[in-house]
Amino acid sequence: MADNRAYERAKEIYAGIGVDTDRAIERALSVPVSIQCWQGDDVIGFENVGGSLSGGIQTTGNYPGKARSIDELRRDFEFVSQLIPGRKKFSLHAIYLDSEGKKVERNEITPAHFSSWVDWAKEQKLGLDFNPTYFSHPLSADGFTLSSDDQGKRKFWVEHGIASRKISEYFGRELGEVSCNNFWVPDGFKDTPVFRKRFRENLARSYDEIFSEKIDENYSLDSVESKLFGIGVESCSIGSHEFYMGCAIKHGTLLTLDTGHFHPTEVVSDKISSSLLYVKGVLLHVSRPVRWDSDHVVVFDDETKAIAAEINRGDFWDRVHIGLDYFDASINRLACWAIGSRNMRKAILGALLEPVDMLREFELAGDFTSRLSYLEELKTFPFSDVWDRLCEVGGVPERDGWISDVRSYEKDVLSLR
Ligand code: RNT
Ligand code: ZN
Repeated sequence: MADNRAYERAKEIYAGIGVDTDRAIERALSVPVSIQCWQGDDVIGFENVGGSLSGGIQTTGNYPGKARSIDELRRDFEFVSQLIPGRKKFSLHAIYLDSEGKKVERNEITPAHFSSWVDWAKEQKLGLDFNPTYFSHPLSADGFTLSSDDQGKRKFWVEHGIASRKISEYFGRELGEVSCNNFWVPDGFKDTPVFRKRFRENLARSYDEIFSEKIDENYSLDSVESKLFGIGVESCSIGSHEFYMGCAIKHGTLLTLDTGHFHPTEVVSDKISSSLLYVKGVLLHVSRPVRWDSDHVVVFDDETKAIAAEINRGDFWDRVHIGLDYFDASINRLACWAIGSRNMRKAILGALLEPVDMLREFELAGDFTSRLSYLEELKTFPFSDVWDRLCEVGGVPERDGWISDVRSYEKDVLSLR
């Protein structure tokens, strides 16, 4: 139980700067956070048993107990979602299809292969998001998919993209909550190319084909994700930032901003307000790059806080979709889910506890002294008492209470795998 006196005192302190903590908690709990299915099994999926990850992304570590079947992945997430407060979506990749053991080519996937996920999501009261999978496949082995100069290959991947849009639309229609369908391709060169133009033209043509049909935006929103480099794709990513900024504007899609996909001194928090001047919306892939796009577990760091603050300061809650994208195989995978998701929710709460109107007024009046004074003092306001209360209202363990739950599950379930 939260210490009520501590919360009441915190509430008074925040009221002193014009912030209503009860309202901030309620709003923070209502923001959907999309949690990546792929943290549960190291981005392997269920397309073929024993498949391996390719496309320049890597999970490192071999902590025991990863989910080996759809059923295990669902059980794991059901357990961990009780430790994560607030509204949640589950983000599925195409390779997590439920084909009942039958081989299905990626250009032949249909809503039927995901109907058991929809049933599960309904039962668990989760929204769903989708991602076509352009990696870990023989036809992506040479490093090219939608930008391939081999027309047969390119066609196969275009068909995969078209199929993915139907699945995402199906999610939205069935669940009554829009599904984001995120396109990321690993295409690029290890060494300096001489004809980048050609591959970028191929990629552009592929999206013209994929997005040629209209899809009901109440059900599905397409999004496109740029990248700087991948392992083995160091010299040139075909789908660069400029490529996708243009693509999102041209096709009216969302733009995915992954926190690991830019030069190390660039920050996504600074990109949101610019992007939203020109694109319909943004899908975030909140991650933690450590020296490279390493996809470490999201911690409660300055950039995660700044991203949430920026959404609130710009009143962008309706246009920014928050998703997580990290995969750590070196520690308990359920703990990874819990830590990163709880931290994202903390950052959302922190953002909603800012006296935004007052801070904006200081700034517009040129009073940067007050702006910095308040921003710094706010850092030691009693945030943790409000967070504990949010956990109580959200029906999840407070503070370190969840850690022993994960340990018990590890002993009772994961250690038997
Ligand atoms: C890769 C991209 C992409 C993937 C997921 C699994 O660098 O970030 O979003 O991480 O689709
Ligand atoms: Zn990503």
